[in-house]
Amino acid sequence: VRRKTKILIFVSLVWILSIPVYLLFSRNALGEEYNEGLKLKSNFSPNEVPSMLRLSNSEKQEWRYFDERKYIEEKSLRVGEDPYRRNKFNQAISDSLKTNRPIPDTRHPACQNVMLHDDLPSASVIITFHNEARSALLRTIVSVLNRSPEKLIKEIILVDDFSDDASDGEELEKLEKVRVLRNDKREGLMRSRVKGADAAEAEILVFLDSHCECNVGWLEPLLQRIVEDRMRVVSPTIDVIDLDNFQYKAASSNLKGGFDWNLVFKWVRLTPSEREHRETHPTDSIRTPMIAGGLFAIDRRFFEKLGKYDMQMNIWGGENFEISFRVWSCGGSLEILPCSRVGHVFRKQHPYSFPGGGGGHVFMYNTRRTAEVWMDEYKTLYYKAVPLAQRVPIGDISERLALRKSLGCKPFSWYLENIYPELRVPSESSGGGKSFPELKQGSLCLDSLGKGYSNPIYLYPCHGQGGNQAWALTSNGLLENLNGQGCLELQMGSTLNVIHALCSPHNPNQMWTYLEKQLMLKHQNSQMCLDSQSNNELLDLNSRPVIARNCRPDSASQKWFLTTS
Ligand code: LR7
Ligand code: MN
Repeated sequence: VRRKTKILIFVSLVWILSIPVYLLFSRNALGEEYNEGLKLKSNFSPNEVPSMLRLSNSEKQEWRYFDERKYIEEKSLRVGEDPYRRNKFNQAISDSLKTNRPIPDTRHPACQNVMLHDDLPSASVIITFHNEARSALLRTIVSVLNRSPEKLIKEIILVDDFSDDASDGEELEKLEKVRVLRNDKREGLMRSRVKGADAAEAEILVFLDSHCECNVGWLEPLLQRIVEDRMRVVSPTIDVIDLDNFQYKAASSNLKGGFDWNLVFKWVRLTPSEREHRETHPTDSIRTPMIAGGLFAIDRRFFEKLGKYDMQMNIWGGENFEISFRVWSCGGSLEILPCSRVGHVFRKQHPYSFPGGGGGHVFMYNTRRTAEVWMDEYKTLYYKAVPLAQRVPIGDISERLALRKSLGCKPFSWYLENIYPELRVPSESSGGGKSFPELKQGSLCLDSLGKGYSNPIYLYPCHGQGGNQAWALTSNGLLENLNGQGCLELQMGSTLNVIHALCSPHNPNQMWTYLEKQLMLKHQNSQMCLDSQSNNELLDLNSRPVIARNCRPDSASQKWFLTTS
């Protein structure tokens, strides 16, 4: 009998002990679905632990978990509240999804065979946020913890950029590996990221936006490329999380980061020779002139040596140009890795305020600081594309100029010739009024007035400077703004508004035909014509949206001159 009891005790001991081992190894077996729950730090006293706490069989070793649902539901939408109001993405859908939901592995199959070093250094992940939806923020954190090898994540540093509710961040302090820093006033993403970087302890910094989902194997390629060369700054391929339904979609790997002279970031197609190389080497990194800015990894000491960020930049925008010009011209390199995938919720509008002058103003302020410090004589091309910027005061840039000098960085012409030769540099002679294509009606021009996507389009006196008035008909029928502000799209609702929207070459609502004889622009899908309505002289200039109407060849408000550059 005693022997039987011994065996029984032995068997049950083995069984109990095997549970943690099973949990450890079940990760792969369970794949995406794995998330036993977010573990709490051990130093939280039990009365701070929320209701969902779980205890293991033995008394000593307790597993305690964070109550994710409670955290999210404390900030649920109210009955009847517009789900886009707070975040400019669909919060109802975001809140309804599991924090560890499965997402498709969007990597090229060959990525699985890439050899990885087995002694990669660990990373500090830095996420800054201002009033982020709790579900989106938590899903970002869970995806980092679940889809990274445990030992490669030293810590996740959340920098709360003075969100209205301090508990959004504070409650997450309880999570294993998570540290929370909070600004006592709104600083913007640049100073917030530097605050996070200054507190970081790992060798490598990884920056993420607060509404991301890291995909399987996302981290290792980033670390590997940096270990091989500490002056590389590497970005994952940024997949798309749909702002309406949160579907996770693969992004094309045939794109890199670029821009026009208005200094607005845009994705550009790889050159034919780069595409050819990718066909035979689908896992190779892609050199990019510019990074989108939010999602990248960099060696901590290199980040410091290179001057972190411009601490006088505010809120949002322009810092990705500054760091990209700086990295390339001061000895480093930028690349996008096709085998590292992270999803990001792309929005059409900012959900937050811009203290200090509004979004356009702050963006021009930051961008102008970049242009004045890094672009030498080429800055005049920026001012030509965005004339308003010249009137924005930029403060003191002497520190950044001194930095550029002390680092011995190459001139901007070197960057243009060697890193972004595809960018067309307008020649001196074409500087006169006619260098940009326009859509004219008398002395008025089609003008976005700098309003973002989804806004109507207007008529405004022609200024010949391009920018918001640089519209051209592409060979596939899009009316595209040459400064990356999108394409004209007819909204097929009750009123036939014409808005500018993200260009999508196969969207029938963005296809137009120019009837050269009649000088009319016909919308292919609806057979309606672009109409300025401008005969309504009672309306103020900036409130004369252009619409579509039944085509009437005798109507002056439907006559358009398409000038070319
Ligand atoms: O005042 C602020 N304080 C903040 O902490 C304003 C914003 N933020 C946070 C915000 O919560 C978010 O986590 O900063 C992050 C970026 O702001 P978003 O998500 O509102 O802007 P975005 O997605 O348009 O940002 C892109 O461009 C920015 C330019 O300043 C930054 O470089 C972002 O990091 C960048 N995001 C990406 O690169 C992801 C891919 C998008 C593309 C292309
Ligand atoms: Mn973002």
